[in-house]
Amino acid sequence: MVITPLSIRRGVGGEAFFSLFMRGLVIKNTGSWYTVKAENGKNIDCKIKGNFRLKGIRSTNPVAVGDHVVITPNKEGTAFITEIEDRRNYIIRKSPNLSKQSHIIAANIDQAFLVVTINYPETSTTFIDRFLAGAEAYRVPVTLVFNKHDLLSEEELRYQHAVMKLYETIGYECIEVQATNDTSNEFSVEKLNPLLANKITLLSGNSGVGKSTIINALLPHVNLRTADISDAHNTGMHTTTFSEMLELPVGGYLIDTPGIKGFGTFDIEREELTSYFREIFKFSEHCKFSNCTHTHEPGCAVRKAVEDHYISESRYNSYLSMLEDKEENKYREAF
Ligand SMILES: Nc1nc2c(ncn2[C@@H]2O[C@H](COP(=O)(O)OP(=O)(O)OP(=O)(O)O)[C@@H](O)[C@H]2O)c(=O)[nH]1
Ligand SMILES: [Mg+2]
Ligand SMILES: [Zn+2]
Repeated sequence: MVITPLSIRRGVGGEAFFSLFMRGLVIKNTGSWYTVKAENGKNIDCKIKGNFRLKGIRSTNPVAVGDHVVITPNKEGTAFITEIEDRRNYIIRKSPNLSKQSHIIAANIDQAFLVVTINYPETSTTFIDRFLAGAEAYRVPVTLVFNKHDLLSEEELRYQHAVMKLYETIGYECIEVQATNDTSNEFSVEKLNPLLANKITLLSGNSGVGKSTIINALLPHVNLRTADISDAHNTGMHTTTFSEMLELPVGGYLIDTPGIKGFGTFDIEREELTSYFREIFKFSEHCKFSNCTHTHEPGCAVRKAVEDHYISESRYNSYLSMLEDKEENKYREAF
């Protein structure tokens, strides 16, 4: 991704030319202002100087948290962002009202924690699988964090353990926590600290699963707004409205995303979709046809593996539903 500043205007007398340039990391985005942690360790409020144009995507915010930028401090103690370095990756969300516009949620992330709840609200396996497939496409490692352990009945816990087993077998790390209770029990969110240390981690998951609550438990001084479940249908409401990276005591940053549904927009070929489902990919090597879609073809090793219970039906159904979206060209709207 290349971002080119169209114009770096200079003040009368050309101050920009003489001012100091510093590198920094964007840690907060409130819409019009950005907070940049400069290389001198100070947090500086910044605005964008000139117009930034992004190749390929039209975005409501050209700069996002996680961006490495060059800033030019001015007399007032604030600064202008004059350059953005190339991104390793970024996550965007389509604006619901402005067509073709998207919002960059975060850039340069090292890993994602997908917070899921078996109940209150229920996270579907389809949602988990779509998120995991997107993360595979972006090569972002994912840990599944099963929250609200304290609320689950024995039966729900048994189901949770079966779901964990499924994803662990595929190769995803799973952790059970409860964010609201005290830190002294075995499900304390402090278990997450060793995995978070010195990394930029995106915290994702449906609204109401407890992302902000987890952050508050890890960073008591932050005190993000959390919401009570908004109605009887166990659906939460979006209470987080801007992006921020929160510095962790163990080093690294956490990004609380405002109701982000997944990674995108990504255009993938049918053959590629297979490779974003790790276990399906493994079996697909034995399919008779190399371009097998695992739907109707003879000699399909994937469908055989589903029949023999080596591949779970829920995963296979998620694969099929993504394939269907692809065929109906729904992909771009899906995120
Ligand atoms: N019992 C219980 N309640 C929890 C737990 N974690 C979060 N909650 C509650 O669940 C509700 C939603 O939590 P939030 O942290 O606001 O959820 P969120 O994921 O940040 O939601 P959005 O910001 O809307 O995306 C709040 O009322 C929390 O107190 C938990 O482990 N156990
Ligand atoms: Mg929140
Ligand atoms: Zn096949």
